[in-house]
Amino acid sequence: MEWMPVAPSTDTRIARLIDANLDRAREGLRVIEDWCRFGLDRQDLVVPLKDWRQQLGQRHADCYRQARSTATDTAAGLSHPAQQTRTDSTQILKANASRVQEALRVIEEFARSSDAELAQTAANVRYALYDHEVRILEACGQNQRHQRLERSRLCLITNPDGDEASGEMLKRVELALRAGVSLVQYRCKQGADALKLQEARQLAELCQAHQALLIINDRIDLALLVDADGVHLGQEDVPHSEARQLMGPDKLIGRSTHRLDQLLVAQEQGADYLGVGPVYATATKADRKPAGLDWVRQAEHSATVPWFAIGGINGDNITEVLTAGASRVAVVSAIMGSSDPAAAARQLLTQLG
Ligand code: TZP
Ligand code: MG
Repeated sequence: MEWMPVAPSTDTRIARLIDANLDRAREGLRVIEDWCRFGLDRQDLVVPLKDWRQQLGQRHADCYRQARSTATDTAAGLSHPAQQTRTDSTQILKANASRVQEALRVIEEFARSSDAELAQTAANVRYALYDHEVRILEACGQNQRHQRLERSRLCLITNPDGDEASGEMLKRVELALRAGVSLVQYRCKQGADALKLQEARQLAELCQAHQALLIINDRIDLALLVDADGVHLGQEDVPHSEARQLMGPDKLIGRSTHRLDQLLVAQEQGADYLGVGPVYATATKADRKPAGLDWVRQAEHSATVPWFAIGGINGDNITEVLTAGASRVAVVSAIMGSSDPAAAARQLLTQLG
């Protein structure tokens, strides 16, 4: 039988269908809204969601509610197996955004001739939600990386001189990852770009397998090519805003700092984390005078983002670095130069608590 447009009150089947889908859309919006509010702490993302929920609520007329009858809805309460296995917040958000979009599409189709204003509201919200979902997912990516960064107290930096075979470097990094290192920085100042790209790619795979973050020193191009989690820049490298423009909104940008004014500028410009050093004299950066523990104490007083003390730090001196106020350290030789990288990593992680 051909379906004829009818007023909502005269066809209870359509009224029930609209009622169910308005509930679905509003519930889904609420799920997304609450994660933006409590999970991401992003009021700017909450505002439009609340507004759409209210717009739909205003159009949820009594004639739709009165048609409701869950007792005779044979599909009520059925859940999809995927609902039981959804644990990650990004999956929950994606699933709920799809649910809202589907429900709005159903409303649009069935309300078009009987309730044009509701159909139009559903269409407007559906289109706006497509863009909003992209912004929310970006915020989730950013948030996850920041949380993982916050949890990482030890940063392993790979050898800078490249005089060691790639295989050996990767083997040591893997041992450290197995020992619990969750943040790796690829730093390679010499050699051919093709080799650097290959090493960075292999490190990206390794880090992904161990759920560790990978940061690339200096090279935004390599960081983007291997889809690393971020880039680490020195005082002479590109300014923050240009780096952000290239890296996109959700990747990490770190900055080396050697004095208080540099730390304050890096923070002000939006660095996600800082390097603070060199604390001790180090062969890895022989050209730079050590700034000592006073610099660590100053950083402890002024830093508002995560920061890593760096430069000559090892199992023997880490305690005084921590006593001076650091809670994170970055090392090259203490792990990469050790005869037992796994044991060295484990010892440092234990000392960091
Ligand atoms: N930046 C300041 S000190 C340093 C860098 C990259 C080198 C750290 O290497 P090591 O071997 O841990 O002293
Ligand atoms: Mg640099």
